[in-house]
Amino acid sequence: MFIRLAVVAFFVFAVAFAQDVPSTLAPTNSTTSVTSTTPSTNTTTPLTTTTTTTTTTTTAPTTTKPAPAPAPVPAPPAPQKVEAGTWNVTNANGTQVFRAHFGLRFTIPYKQTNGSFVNGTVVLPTSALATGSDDSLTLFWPTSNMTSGTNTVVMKFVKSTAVNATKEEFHLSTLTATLIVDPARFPAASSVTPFSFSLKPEVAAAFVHAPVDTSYRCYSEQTFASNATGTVDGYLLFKDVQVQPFITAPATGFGAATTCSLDRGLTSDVVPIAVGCALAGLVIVVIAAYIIGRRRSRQNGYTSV
Ligand SMILES: *[C@@H]1O[C@H](CO)[C@@H](O)[C@H](O)[C@H]1NC(C)=O
Ligand SMILES: *[C@@H]1O[C@H](CO)[C@@H](O)[C@H](O)[C@H]1NC(C)=O
Ligand SMILES: *[C@@H]1O[C@H](CO)[C@@H](O)[C@H](O)[C@H]1NC(C)=O
Ligand SMILES: *[C@@H]1O[C@H](CO)[C@@H](O)[C@H](O)[C@H]1NC(C)=O
Ligand SMILES: *[C@@H]1O[C@H](CO)[C@@H](O)[C@H](O)[C@H]1NC(C)=O
Ligand SMILES: *[C@@H]1O[C@H](CO)[C@@H](O)[C@H](O)[C@H]1NC(C)=O
Ligand SMILES: *[C@@H]1O[C@H](CO)[C@@H](O)[C@H](O)[C@H]1NC(C)=O
Ligand SMILES: CC(=O)N[C@H]1CO[C@H](CO)[C@@H](O)[C@@H]1O
Ligand SMILES: CC(=O)N[C@H]1CO[C@H](CO)[C@@H](O)[C@@H]1O
Repeated sequence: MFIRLAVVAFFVFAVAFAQDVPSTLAPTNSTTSVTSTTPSTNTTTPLTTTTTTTTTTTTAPTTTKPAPAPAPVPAPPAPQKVEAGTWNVTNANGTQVFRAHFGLRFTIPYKQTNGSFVNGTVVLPTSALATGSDDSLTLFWPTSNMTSGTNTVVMKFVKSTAVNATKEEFHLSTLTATLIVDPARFPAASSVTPFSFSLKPEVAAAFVHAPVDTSYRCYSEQTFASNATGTVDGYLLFKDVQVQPFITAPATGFGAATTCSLDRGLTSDVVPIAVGCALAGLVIVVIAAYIIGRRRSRQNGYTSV
C-alpha cells in the first residue's frame, strides 16, 4: 500500500512537476530561443550599422576628394571691347615729338589652379598715361582694385638707313609689355609672376615702318604672336593704328599717312565690288526698259490694226 501510495504520490508529483517544469521551461526556452534569435538579428543589425559606418567612412574620403577643388574655378571674363586711345609725347619746350593712336588687346593663355589652360585678355585702356621721347612711347596703367601694380607697354623706334631709300625711314624696333596677373582678368591663376611680352624684331619692323615726317597708319586689325624673349606665348591684337615718331615740325596733327597694305586691300576690294554692282543694276534696268518698250509697241500695233 505504502509503495502504491508512494508510487501514486511520485507519479502525481512527477506529473505535477512535469507540468510545472515544461510550463516553466517551454516559455523560457522559446523565449530564450526567440531572444537568441532576436540578438542575432540585432547583431546583424549592428553589423549593418557597422557597414553603414564603414560606408560613411568610405563616403568621407569621397567627400575629401572634391575638397582639393571645392570652389569651382571661375572662367576668365569675356574680352573687353578694343578702343583706340590717343597719346602725345611733348618735349621740354612743349612741342609734340611723338603721336600715337591705337587700340591694343593682349590674349594670354595661363594655367588655372585646377590645372586647365585658359585665355585671359587685357585691353589697353584709353585712359593709360604716356611718357617718352621722340623715339619711344611708354604707356602705363594701374591694375584693378583686386591687386596692385602697374601694367606697361613700351614701343621703341629707330630711323633706318636704307641704302636706296630716297627718304629716311623709321620702324618699330622693339615692343615689350609687362602685365600684372590681375585676378579681375586672370581669375584663379596658378602663378603671380607678371606676363612679359616681346615682339620679334623682324615682326616689329615689318609691322610699323614709314618714311620719317609721315605717319604710319593701319586701321585694319592685325594680330602678332609674342615673343622672342617674353615669358608667354600670347597674342597682341592692334587696330586703328596711327603712329608718328621723330616729329620735328611743330604741328598738332598727324603728318601725311603711309597706309598699310591691309587697308589698301580693303579699298581695292570695296571699289570693284561697288562698280560691279552698279553695272549689274544698270544692265537689269536696260533689259527691263527694253521688254516694256517691246510690249507697248506690240499693243500699239494690235490697236492700230
Ligand atoms: C532586433 O532586430 C529586429 C530586426 O531588425 C528588430 O525588428 C528589433 O526591433 C530589434 N530588437 C531590438 C531590441 O533592437
Ligand atoms: C577648370 O575650371 C574651368 C572653368 O574655368 C573648367 O572649364 C575646366 O573644365 C576645369 N578643369 C578641370 C581640370 O577641372
Ligand atoms: C627748345 O627750344 C629752344 C629754342 O627754340 C631750342 O634751342 C631747344 O633745342 C629746344 N629744346 C628741345 C628739347 O627741343
Ligand atoms: C587662346 O587663344 C588662341 C588665339 O585666339 C587660340 O588659338 C587658343 O586656342 C586659345 N586657347 C584656349 C585655351 O582657349
Ligand atoms: C573693387 O571695385 C568694385 C566696384 O568698382 C567693388 O564692387 C569691389 O568691392 C572692389 N573690390 C575691392 C577688393 O575693393
Ligand atoms: C638698290 O640699288 C642698287 C644699286 O643702285 C640696285 O642694284 C638695287 O636693285 C636697288 N634695290 C632696290 C630695292 O631698289
Ligand atoms: C594729342 O594731340 C592732339 C593734337 O594736337 C590732340 O587733339 C589730343 O587731344 C592730344 N591728346 C592728348 C591725350 O594729349
Ligand atoms: C531567461 C529568459 O529569457 N526567460 C524568459 C522566459 O519566458 C518568459 C515569458 O516570455 C520571460 O518573461 C522570461 O524572461
Ligand atoms: C616664338 C617664341 O620664341 N616663343 C617663346 C616665347 O616664350 C616662351 C616662354 O619663354 C617660350 O616657351 C616660347 O618658345
